[in-house]
Amino acid sequence: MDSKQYIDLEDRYGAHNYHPLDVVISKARGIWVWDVENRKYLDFLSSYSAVNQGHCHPRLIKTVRSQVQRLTLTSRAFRNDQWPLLASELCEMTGYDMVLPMNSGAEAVETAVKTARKWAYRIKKVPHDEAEIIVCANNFHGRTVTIISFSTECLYREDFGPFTPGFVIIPYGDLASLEAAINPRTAALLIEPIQAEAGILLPPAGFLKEAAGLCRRNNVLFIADEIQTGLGRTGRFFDCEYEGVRPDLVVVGKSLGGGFYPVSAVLGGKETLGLFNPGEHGSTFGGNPLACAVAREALRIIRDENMVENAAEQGAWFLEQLKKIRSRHIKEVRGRGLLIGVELKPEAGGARRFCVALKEAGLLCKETHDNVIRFAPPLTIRRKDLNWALKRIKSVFRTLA
Ligand code: IF1
Repeated sequence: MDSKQYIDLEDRYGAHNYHPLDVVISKARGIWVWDVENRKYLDFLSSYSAVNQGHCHPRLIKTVRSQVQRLTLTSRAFRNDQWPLLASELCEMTGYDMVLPMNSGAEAVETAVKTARKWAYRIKKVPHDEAEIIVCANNFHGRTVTIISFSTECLYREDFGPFTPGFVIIPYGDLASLEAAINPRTAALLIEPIQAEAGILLPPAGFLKEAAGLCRRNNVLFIADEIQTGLGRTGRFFDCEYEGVRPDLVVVGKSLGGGFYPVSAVLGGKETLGLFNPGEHGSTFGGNPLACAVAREALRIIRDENMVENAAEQGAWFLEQLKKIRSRHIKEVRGRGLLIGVELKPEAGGARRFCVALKEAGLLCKETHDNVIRFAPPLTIRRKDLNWALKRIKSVFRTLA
């Protein structure tokens, strides 16, 4: 079968909840992917930062090969020999006391919401069912009904009500609004250190630190959703480290599974995650031995291959090179580490057509929010590959001038 036949099948039988680029990938290794016609592309999206380690990492292939021969699933009704090791290694690595394992990012965000509410009722003594969680406009935390209940994107909300109450929305990066929103019923602030889906939006310098201080002074939990920004993507293990912020709860996912398996988790202290009693929360696959074996190796690879440092070094250089591109279409180039966005002016005709042209040039990128092209290659990328990409990006901006 050729690409068109695959596309026709997908469009005939698959629900149209995405508008993918017309590239049918059949093979991948590292930063490269190949389509069914064996055309080669550089993956500049990394499956939305879920393959920070690069595609089909040999060490993860080895780990999966070994674990699947031995044990894949026990449920948490029994114990297994991988979850305790992931739990201890994750806590050792991050300095948190405890961790609760889930599968998708949204499930981990839901877990953080439940943890914050439980803490509010049990510890802060907020009257039951009155806890409030502050979130930011243009947030993206997943697709469950509760999570879209606090989304400000009508595309994600329309037709999916009624919604879950208990969320207060403030402008992203606005300290005065945060202060005004905090009240005795406030359980937590849930925030992305960088709003990736919103278009790679960074908060004003110092905002995260000030917000964390405000939360601490008002007995409000600071919850960082590092599902996209974490695990080295922005040049630190957690993006919050840039401002020396230590969240009360950190939500991780995506590359925790190394691109092989959905693995997510919430990290926190005994004063929060220690509140759960048996049976109060869970998941069939949460903490399964295969997921844990994969996550343990995925974390080791990030460390052993210095991916955090590479993201910082290569990202800083690449951002500077992109800023030098002279194009009447470019409004702003922004980002941190290897999470970069090129915002186009409205008159540029939308980022999609640039992504199509980039695909033809051999670069797979994705637009976000109409006018932003997101550049997020695997954290293994080297300078020569970024140069390869830069040449093509420049030529596309010249061609589409
Ligand atoms: C889609 C982008 C969207 C996330 C943050 C939680 C989740 C995500 C900060 C939920 C997931 C994915 C979801 C995917 C496209 C992608 C995405 F931000 F990465 F670009 F949508 F906004 N917190 N982001 O980024 O994790 O349940 O998906 O494992 O839904 O279209 P998940």
